[in-house]
Amino acid sequence: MQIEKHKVDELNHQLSAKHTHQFEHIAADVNNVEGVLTKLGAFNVAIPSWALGTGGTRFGRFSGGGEPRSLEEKIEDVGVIHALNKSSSSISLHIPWDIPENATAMNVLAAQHGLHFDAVNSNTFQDQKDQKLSYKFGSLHHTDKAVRKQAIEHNIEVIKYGVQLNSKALSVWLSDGSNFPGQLNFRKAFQNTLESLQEIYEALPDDWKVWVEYKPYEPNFYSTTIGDWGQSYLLASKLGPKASTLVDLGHHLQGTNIEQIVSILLMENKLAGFHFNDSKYGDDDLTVGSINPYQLFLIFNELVEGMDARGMNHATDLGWMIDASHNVKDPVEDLLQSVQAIKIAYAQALIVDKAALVAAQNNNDVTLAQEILQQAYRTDVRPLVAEASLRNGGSLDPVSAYRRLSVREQLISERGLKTVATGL
Ligand SMILES: [Mn+2]
Repeated sequence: MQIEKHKVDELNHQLSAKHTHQFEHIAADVNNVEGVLTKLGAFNVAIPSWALGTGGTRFGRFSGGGEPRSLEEKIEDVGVIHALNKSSSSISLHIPWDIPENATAMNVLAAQHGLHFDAVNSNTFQDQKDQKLSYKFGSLHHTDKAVRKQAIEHNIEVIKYGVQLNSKALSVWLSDGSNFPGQLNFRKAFQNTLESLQEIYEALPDDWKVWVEYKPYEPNFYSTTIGDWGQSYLLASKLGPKASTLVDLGHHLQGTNIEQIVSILLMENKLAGFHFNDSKYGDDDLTVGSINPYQLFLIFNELVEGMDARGMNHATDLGWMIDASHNVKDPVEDLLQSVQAIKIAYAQALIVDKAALVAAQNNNDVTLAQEILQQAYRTDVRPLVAEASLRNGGSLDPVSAYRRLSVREQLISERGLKTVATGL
C-alpha cells in the first residue's frame, strides 16, 4: 500500500492552528531557526528490514498481523514510514533473511517509495539450512580455517548483493566468543578475526566501507571476540581507512559513558555510525528514547560538536540506523516513535548554546555548563521537528496519522492476520 499525500495534508490541516502557535512560540527563542530546520529536514535514519515484523524473544513470538511476507512488502512498510515522517529514506537489509532475488526490481520499487538501500548486514551468528559447516563455535574467529573461509565467503557474497542495490557499506556483527573460561585463546581468536576481516576488506569496492560492530556479551556469556569499542577500534585501525567502528547503543555494559566513546571515535575519524535503540538492563532493543532520552541527547550533543569540529555533514557522513526488536508493539508505530525520538534529541543538540558552553568549560564553571546543556534538553523541540516534517511533505504527528489512516487495518486486510515476517 502507499499513503496518499493529500490524506496526510488533510490531517496536518486539522492540526495547523495549534502547530503554528507552538512553532512560533519556540521559533522566537531559537537562534538561526531556519538553519536548525534545514538540518532536521535533511536528517534520515535507515530502517532495518528485520524490524518490520513483530520481534520475538527466546520465550515466544506474538505476531501482530499484517506483517510483511516478502522483501517487497518490507519496502512498502518503510515507504509508509517515510511517507509519514519524511525521515526514513533508506532500508538496511540483512542477508540471508532478505535476499534480493531481483535487485533491479527492488531498486525500482524502493525508488517508487522515495527510498534507497543503506548498509547491508551479514549473518554468521546462525546456521542456515543446507549450510556446510556450523557456526556453533564462531565464524570469523573459528579455530578451523574452513569455517572461517565459509564465513568470509558469505560476507563477500553480501557485498555482491549490496553492490547490486547501490549500497555502500557492509555492517559486520559477530556473535563469536566463548561461554566458559579456558574455551578460547583470546589472542588467536582476535588474530583469526583480523585475518578474516582483512580478506573481506580486500573484497570491498573502492567506494565502500566496512563497519565493525562490538558487543560485550550475549549470545556468549564469558567473552566476545569483538567485545568493546577498543577491540573494534583496534581491528578498524589495522584494517585501514575503509574500516570503522559501529556503535550500537544497547551493546554496552550498564553505566558505560557512550557519549565519551562517540567523542573519541569521532576525533580519530573511526566512528562509522549508529544502531539506535534503548535499554534498561542489557541489549534490550527497546524503542529509541523510551528509557533514557537524556543519554540520547548527550550522545547527539557529542555528535554535533565532534562532527562540526571536523566539518562533517550531519546527514550523510555517518551511518544512522535503527536496530531494535519489539515484541508487544506494532513495529511500524515503534519505528515511527524511534525516528521521532532521534530527531528530538538531534534538535535539542542543535540548539545547545555552544559558545556559552565552551566558555563555561574553559572557566571550569561546572554549574553553568550543566545549566546550558539542560536548558537545551528541557526545551520542548517537538514543534521544530514537526515543522521540518511539514516542510518536507510529511506529517505533523506521524504516529497519530498512522492510526487515523488505519494503516495496520489495511495491511491486515491485504496480507492477512497470520503472517510472519522473516527475521528475529
Ligand atoms: Mn546492532
